[in-house]
Amino acid sequence: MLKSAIVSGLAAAIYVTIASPHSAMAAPWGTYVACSNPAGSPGARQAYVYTGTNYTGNCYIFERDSSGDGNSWTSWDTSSGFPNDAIRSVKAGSSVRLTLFWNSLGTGDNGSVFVIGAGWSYSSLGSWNGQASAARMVDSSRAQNCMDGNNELVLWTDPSFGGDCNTLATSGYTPWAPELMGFRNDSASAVWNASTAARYLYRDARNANLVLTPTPNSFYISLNPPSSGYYQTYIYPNLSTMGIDNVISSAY
Ligand SMILES: [Ca+2]
Ligand SMILES: [Ca+2]
Repeated sequence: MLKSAIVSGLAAAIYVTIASPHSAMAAPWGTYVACSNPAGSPGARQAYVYTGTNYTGNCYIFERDSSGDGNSWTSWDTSSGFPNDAIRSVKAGSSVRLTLFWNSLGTGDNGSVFVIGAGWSYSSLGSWNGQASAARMVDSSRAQNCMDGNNELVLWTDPSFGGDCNTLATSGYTPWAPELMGFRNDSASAVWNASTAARYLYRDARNANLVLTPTPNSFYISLNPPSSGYYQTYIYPNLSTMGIDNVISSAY
């Protein structure tokens, strides 16, 4: 709850310790902890989020995991203890972007997202104050439009590679649910297999009911091939033409 009584004259921020319910799980589950210095600046791979505007209220640290799972991102949502409908100001570290989602990742939702660029701060989120229910932190070295896919499966919420997007590493974890993909349920409208491996999209959240195998049996388009070498680039710019628009719940 916003402590509306907090004004500039009462600058002492309230912060609490919250044990992460998923601290023992492998990334990409994120964890967050209370800020030790809410008035300070986040580390390069961190964001500070506050329940009050102007960096007041409870302050939590979101940090990119270093699990080595190959992913360029870390995500949080209400199923991993995200401070639901509470965030009102944000500071992003110098090497990460933070994308906020209105609903939890398991909720089918094609709506707009709120992106805080690397090194940016927002003293108020405006109409998003107290609304975000999930977040994804991406290394700012990665393209915001995900067109730099490299040995990854790339998903977009809009046809023709628009809207929100995320990249899924080829190995290292099993994204059996939307919250493990860092991508909203039932929202994928375009996909790119930017890897040499067969990748799979599923209608369900538990790898059942296969609906698409993005493998080299479809058309080939060369799109920003990685400079490090040759990758097969199999692109599906509009899943609706295949009858599977906004149904994907997991990918592998
Ligand atoms: Ca919400
Ligand atoms: Ca969509």
